[in-house]
Amino acid sequence: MAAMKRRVFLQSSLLASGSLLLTRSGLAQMMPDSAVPVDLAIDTSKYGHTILPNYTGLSYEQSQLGNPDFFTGTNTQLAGLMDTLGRHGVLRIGGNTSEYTFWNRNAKPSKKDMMMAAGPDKGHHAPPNVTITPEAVRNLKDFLDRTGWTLIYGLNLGQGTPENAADEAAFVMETIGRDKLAAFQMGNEPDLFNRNGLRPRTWDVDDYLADWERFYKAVKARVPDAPFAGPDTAGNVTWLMPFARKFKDDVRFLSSHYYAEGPPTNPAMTIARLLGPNKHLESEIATFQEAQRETGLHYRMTETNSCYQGGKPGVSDTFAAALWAGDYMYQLAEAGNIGINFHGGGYGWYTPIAGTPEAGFLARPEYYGLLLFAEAGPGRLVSAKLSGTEDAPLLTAYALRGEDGYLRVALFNKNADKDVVVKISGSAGLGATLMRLEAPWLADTTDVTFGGSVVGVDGRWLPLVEERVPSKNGLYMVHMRRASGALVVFS
Ligand code: BDP
Repeated sequence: MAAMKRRVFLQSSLLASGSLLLTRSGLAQMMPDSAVPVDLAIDTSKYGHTILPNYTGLSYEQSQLGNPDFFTGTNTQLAGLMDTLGRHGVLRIGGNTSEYTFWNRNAKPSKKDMMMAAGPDKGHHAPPNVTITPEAVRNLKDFLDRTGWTLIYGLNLGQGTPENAADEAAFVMETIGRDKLAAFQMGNEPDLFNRNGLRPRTWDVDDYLADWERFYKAVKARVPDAPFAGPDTAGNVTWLMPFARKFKDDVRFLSSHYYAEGPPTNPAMTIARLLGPNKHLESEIATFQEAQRETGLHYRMTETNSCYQGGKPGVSDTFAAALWAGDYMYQLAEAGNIGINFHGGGYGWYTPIAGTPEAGFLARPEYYGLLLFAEAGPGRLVSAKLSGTEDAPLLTAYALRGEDGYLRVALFNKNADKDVVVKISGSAGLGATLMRLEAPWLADTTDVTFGGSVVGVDGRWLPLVEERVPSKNGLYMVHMRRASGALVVFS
């Protein structure tokens, strides 16, 4: 873990606890007396769900495989940036373009797709057809070998044939290997097929289940130990249960998608809306919990991000997305979700990592929310209850007992106009330190830091500033500026 290797400046407790905070630039800022006091009670005897090492994931368009030089063993920057987010994450390949990509065992990469970096599909038109070649799959294997990550691979149910899906699955399985292949998925967001032209308007969930079964049988006949997940729906919660019931013995886990807002042209889609509670998410959570209870299957959010149709500038690419993403990861983990794949790629507005092998890669603001989650690490969630948040309702807190035994608390002050003082009780320990997730303002697109430092182009991140958290009568006091996050570690 980075904590062992790094050099940090421990700010004096006086500085951190008084009215003065040091910002990254060294400018002193006043912490207004109006900071809202809130209480956080940790109960280390009460455990919640476990966050596994493969919780974090990214998602890319299937069409990215048209360019075999994107996911390759030589793309060390992208591999490094991914590894910093988790030693054992999950790369999911799918998206709208998975119905427009065609596997061809005998094909060579097409010139038109070389150098292509696929951003998230915007869903306005049918994307161009792309060929997936053996070279792309072999290079993908080398790429995965550079990381500790596994793969979720989409097969074309929208326009493909069961025979071709079986041939593709056979090659992917043989090349990627059982250890690295988490699951195949068939059909991206099939609940939209009857609206996006891939199927007639009358096509319904029963028709989908029949199609899925046909493809499943064809793949299984060719690759008996092929692992599956599904239904990878867009979020029509009524499709999840029928799939879960029918295929509970055939899939390793259930999956669907969630976008916090959209479309981007709607002026109501804002940072403020992104950071507030979301009814649609609540209903998705309730459905996957029900499916989990009934079938015993776990659930993974295989594609997600802030705003569909490729994201919204001024929202998806800002520091607000970092606070949203970090908080959302814990919110889902607390609900029993086993993992999450943030969609992106190219220079998409919401992509956590932007770039191309030719131009290089960089961590976008949202990446930093995932970074805080990675630094907290896997472990078991511990009961953490906030009270007194009436004046700062968008403050969230999560506690976790790490695999190393340390207790960590992740805090997200999503209130745009309220500084807070979090008084933490029940965390008996010798001391606590914290690292801040900050940017000068919520809509900032370039100046995000965690632990006072930025992530390098190859994913290297060495925190510079760690503060000692002052305590008084067993209470640890964490001052947080409006719109900021923090990770507290108790030792
Ligand atoms: C999802 C699609 C993905 C898109 C994304 C979006 O699966 O391919 O890029 O929406 O609209 O529905 O941003």
